[in-house]
Amino acid sequence: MDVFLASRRTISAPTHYVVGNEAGDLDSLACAVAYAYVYRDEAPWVPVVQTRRSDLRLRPENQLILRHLGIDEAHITCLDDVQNLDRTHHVVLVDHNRATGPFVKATIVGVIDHHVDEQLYKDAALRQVYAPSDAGSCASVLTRIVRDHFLPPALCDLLYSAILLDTIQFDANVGKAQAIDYEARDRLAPHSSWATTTEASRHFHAMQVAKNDTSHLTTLEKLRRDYKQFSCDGAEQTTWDVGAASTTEPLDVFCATSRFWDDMATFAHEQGVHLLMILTSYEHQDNDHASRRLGLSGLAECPT
Ligand SMILES: [Mn+2]
Repeated sequence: MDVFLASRRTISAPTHYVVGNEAGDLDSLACAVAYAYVYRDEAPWVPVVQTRRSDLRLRPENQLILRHLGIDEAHITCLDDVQNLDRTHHVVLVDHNRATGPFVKATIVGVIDHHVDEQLYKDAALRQVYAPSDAGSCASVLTRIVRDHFLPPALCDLLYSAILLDTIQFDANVGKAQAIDYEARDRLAPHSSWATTTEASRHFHAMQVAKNDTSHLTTLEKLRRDYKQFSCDGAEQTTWDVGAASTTEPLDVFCATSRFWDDMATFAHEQGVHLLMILTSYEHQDNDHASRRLGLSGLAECPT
């Protein structure tokens, strides 16, 4: 897989991209790489992780998988590597269904996703958007789409890892895993590095530990790590720009640093949002139970 990804970096003036969402999570990475590889004879697809290269360190769980697969991070195409897109560029969106960043200017020819369908790009040649209640992971949707193709073990590892993380290793109490996720597991697990449930469980916990260890990150980096932005209509024809940052620490721990409020204001200002939400989700050390809390921070200026 490293050789394949390295070859994508040497394409001069690429015309075909497959891109994951702006959070740059493992689901996005796995789907982009898998699509580009499986359909490599159809077009010179370049898989893109939609974060800056310097932000790859915000996702230690991705780095863990890349290391496991012997993939050199330098061979991953990042947002910094994509420039000057226009209608002549063909783009497949994975793990989101509304183009963001430089990709809004391109022609969207495919959408593979498991988020609420925004009903865009209806004439895309390939359009498979599952409701979140029907697919826990985009990697599962992709696995179904490529069911007639050979998947090398490295791709089985990538896709299966994403599904394990997204479904919290098929935890029935969490309820994220759906029929399509089980179908994908049956296909991928036997050809992956973690064929048994014991091995998969050990691997899942290793990824969780990596993911939750954000001790090397600053508050600004933690906010940027899993960040999405959207607009919504307000009163009197105003539009609110809202940012949502997911973190892996309890809210009170996250807020405890001395510069926290300054950092929040700086980040909201950088992103140009009126409202910043912090979605915290973390496991209790003592009993393994997961908790969620929501923090909201408004800026002084309202939309006009
Ligand atoms: Mn996803």
